[in-house]
Amino acid sequence: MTILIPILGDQLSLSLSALRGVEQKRAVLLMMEVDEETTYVRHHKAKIAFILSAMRHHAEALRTAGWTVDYVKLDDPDNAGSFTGELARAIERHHPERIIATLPGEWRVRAAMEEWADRFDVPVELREDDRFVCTHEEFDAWAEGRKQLRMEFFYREMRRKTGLLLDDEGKPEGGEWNYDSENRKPPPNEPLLIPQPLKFKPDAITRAVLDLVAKRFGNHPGSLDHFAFATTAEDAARQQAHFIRHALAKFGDYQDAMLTDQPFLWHSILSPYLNCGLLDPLELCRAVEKAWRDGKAPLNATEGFIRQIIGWREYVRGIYWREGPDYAQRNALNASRPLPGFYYDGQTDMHCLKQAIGQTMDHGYAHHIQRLMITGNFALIAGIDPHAVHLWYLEVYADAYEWVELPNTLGMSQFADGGLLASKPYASSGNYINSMSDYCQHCRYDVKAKTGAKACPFNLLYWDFLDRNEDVLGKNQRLAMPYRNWAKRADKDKQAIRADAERFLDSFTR
Ligand code: FAD
Ligand code: DLZ
Ligand code: SF4
Repeated sequence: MTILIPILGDQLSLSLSALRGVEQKRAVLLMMEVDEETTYVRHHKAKIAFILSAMRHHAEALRTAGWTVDYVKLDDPDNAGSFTGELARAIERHHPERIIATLPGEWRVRAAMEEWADRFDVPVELREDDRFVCTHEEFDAWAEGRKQLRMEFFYREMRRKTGLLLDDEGKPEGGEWNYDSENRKPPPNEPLLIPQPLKFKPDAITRAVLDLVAKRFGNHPGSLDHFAFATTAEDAARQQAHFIRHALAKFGDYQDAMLTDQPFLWHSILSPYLNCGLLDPLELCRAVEKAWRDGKAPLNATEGFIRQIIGWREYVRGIYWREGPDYAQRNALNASRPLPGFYYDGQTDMHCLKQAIGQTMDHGYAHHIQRLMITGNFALIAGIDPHAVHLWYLEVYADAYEWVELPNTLGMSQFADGGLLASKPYASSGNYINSMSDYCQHCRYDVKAKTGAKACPFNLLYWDFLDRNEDVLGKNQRLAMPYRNWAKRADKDKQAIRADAERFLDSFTR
């Protein structure tokens, strides 16, 4: 009798929990390209192409490893269009005695999966996804009773759990848990030394998928012209090794830097592979730690990188599942403006936004500070509806799945959870962008001007944002200084800022 094992597009790991302990000759693995997943938001074309191609390659890898795979393509004329519809068809084909699945990365899909047992009258075993360092129980135990869920303390627990960067006595290597103070250097003046990620030439499988996506998803955002993602575990491992060899050493120094026409800098470009299962986060961290132990990377870079993975990545996942499906509806600042059209075509005179959005549409990629301090910061201080902002991030990044995207967007970047995730909003004027990038040197706006037609819109909107939200944010201790500065401004200055900000906002929302 057959065991049917559905494998989703972000479960592309040979060691997936659903496969564990199952006899290969009794199992049929079901992989499904379905419209519901390709269109539940208007995903970037390159994101769809990446996932479908990685799925098709993974099916081959599973077959090579001895599994039987039943693979349903998107253009199969009988395709039912959803996981549940395809499971129904597969049950007709294989008459399984039971179904085993690994839990998905999204409340939406989890709700559908939890109905399968009743709907199909076949026993369904849903297994934890254990490709993470922290279990839900461990996260809840850590979070329980705490007033604030600060990442830094959670991260120390994960260091202790994994033993990463600990000495023989269990103390942090170098004496500190966190070396972030060494990690905020402005961009370097050495563009020729900037490493570039590997580019993977599309093979026949990827080319077929690119054709399919071009035909079927022409109205989705983004371009396929620059498609260069790895689509196999072997190629993803090559990018991992390439990053460790060529970029890790300066990852820390330039983590927050931004430069015109340099989309990648010293970042790893590994999130798409980690999130769909082609790479294992702990193996990556161990390889990075080894580079430090071998003297090939400094501690500030190594610790900073490992913190992103066992700290931030695990922490946002914990928040997503702990806060529940309603988290997506929060809107602590009652922001309601629609998302500006230029978030899709980059047609704006604000050079920083043009750069961040342009590379996003080209590559399905922007690094963290671009997401947080350019597109995120702008949406926050312009008062854009956080749900619309969330949908945009979910659409346009090749690494975006709700468990990781939503807390980053709604919580960290838009402060829509009222401060659960961030102790103060990540709002800034043009000053911060000017100090961390060369963007302002190429912009028609003047980053030093505070009001008037040439004033950097971030300057206007920053103060207008604080002013508009004083009832919610005015008591935040971490904002005491800017509110004091605002209070000291002459009424006529305040009025000028309010009027200029309103004029600017109306210029793209009317
Ligand atoms: P690097 O800079 O090389 O960092 C290494 C790894 O650390 C990343 O690959 C990623 O796995 C992990 N990481 C770093 N920061 C975070 C973080 N805040 N949360 C989770 N993991 C982190 N990351 C996603 O993977 N998917 C998303 O949908 C996503 N949406 C985001 C939305 C917003 C508004 C913001 C501010 C951040 C978002 N991030 C998201 C986090 C971060 O921006 C990306 O993980 C990172 O830019 C991926 O590029 P990289 O692989 O080159 O990362
Ligand atoms: C994102 C995505 C896309 C675009 N397409 C598919 C698909 O056709 N088949 C599939 O199995 N998974 C796809 N995915 C990933 C799923 O949306 C993801 O597995 C769920 O959101 C659960 O995290
Ligand atoms: Fe962005 Fe303002 Fe600098 Fe222009 S001047 S790049 S809008 S921060």
